[in-house]
Amino acid sequence: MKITDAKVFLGGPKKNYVTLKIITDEGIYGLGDATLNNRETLTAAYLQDYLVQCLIGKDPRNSEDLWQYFYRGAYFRRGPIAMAAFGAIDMALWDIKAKLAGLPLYQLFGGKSRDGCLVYAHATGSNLEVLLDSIEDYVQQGYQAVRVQCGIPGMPTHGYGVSEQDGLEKNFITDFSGSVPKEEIWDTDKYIRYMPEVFTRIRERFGDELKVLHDVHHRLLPREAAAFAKTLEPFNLYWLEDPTPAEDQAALRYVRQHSTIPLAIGEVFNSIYDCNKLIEEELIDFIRVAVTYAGGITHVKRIIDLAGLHHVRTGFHGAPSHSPISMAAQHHLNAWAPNFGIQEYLVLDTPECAALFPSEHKLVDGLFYVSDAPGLGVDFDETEALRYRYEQGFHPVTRLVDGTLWNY
Ligand code: KDG
Ligand code: MG
Repeated sequence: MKITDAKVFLGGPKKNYVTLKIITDEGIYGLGDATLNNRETLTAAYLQDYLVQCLIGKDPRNSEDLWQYFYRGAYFRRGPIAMAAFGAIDMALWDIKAKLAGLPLYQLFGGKSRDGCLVYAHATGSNLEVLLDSIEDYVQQGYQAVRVQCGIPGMPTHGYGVSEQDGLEKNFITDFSGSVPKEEIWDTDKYIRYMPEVFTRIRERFGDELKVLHDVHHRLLPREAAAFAKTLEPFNLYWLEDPTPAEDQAALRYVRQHSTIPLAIGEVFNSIYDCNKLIEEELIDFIRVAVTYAGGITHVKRIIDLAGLHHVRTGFHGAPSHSPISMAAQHHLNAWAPNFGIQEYLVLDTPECAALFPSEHKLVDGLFYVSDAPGLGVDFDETEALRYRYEQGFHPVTRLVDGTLWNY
């Protein structure tokens, strides 16, 4: 069996998805997602200019050897662009392998450990009342877990995860309106003072059963994060995410020593070497890597296995930046992983998205069920793809009140 062609597509409904299609001489093809939010042309170019030609003529069943070829073969290793590019190749090869076997992908990992996998939605509000209504909306839809982000009174801009216009939560991360990023102002003291009130009101209204998550988005210093985590303990959060900048692994030790709040980190990690210490020293509770920019299924499966040895559960990244292809890869891993925790999930089932990426996967009452179609269970409609083209977008840039550049 041989790879005969590999095509890269860029574009999608309100998102610049980078989609890879690997075609074989037996007519079977595989799909991968190399979307790197707001840097999409780079992963597309990495694939097109450096990797695709190395695939032609190779046996697609040797996914491990091809992974090693691209990882060890690049002298300048790792980084989100390279890992996302060959992560997409890896996804496509697993897709082909499972289609060849005539099995849904999770069967190749060891079958299902559960039927429905818990997901969490994003509730957001420019103020607390709007946030409470947004949570109510998700609870009514059957969600059992919700991430909550709230506008802070007196904060000059809305803060991470809060849309400027209420109700637009699905797309606020990317701003398509200019040729440079917007700037936001962040006030740590106001944030730390206000958030306990937010969680008090959430527990009063929704009780103790609802799983409540919160994302700090790397904004706090280690000491601030440790003090904040202690303050939040009475609210029994499901997790506190990215309390400190992700590249400082020692910071998590400081937070851990001062609080028992569950910690989640890892959406910006792109290899096992970014998190092996955090896992082995049991400084975190959830690992949030993404199959997309952490090197595909082959590499993320290694991270899951290491995490399982240390009581760390999965909580994969699932922001709207991922296409339904990498989300499907994660859902198959979730169905299998003995140490599955939760999956971040933003509904992408607009008619446009469903037409571009047809699938039978489904969400019922806050649980995700993978379909039993062979492979990843997601297709890609090339004719639909012709409707879209690349549109430049940006994450905001964050400054402190005095103008100091801060972590987005
Ligand atoms: O591209 C960046 C987003 O994916 C990120 O800001 C989303 O923090 C995020 C989350 O938890 O989904
Ligand atoms: Mg996050």
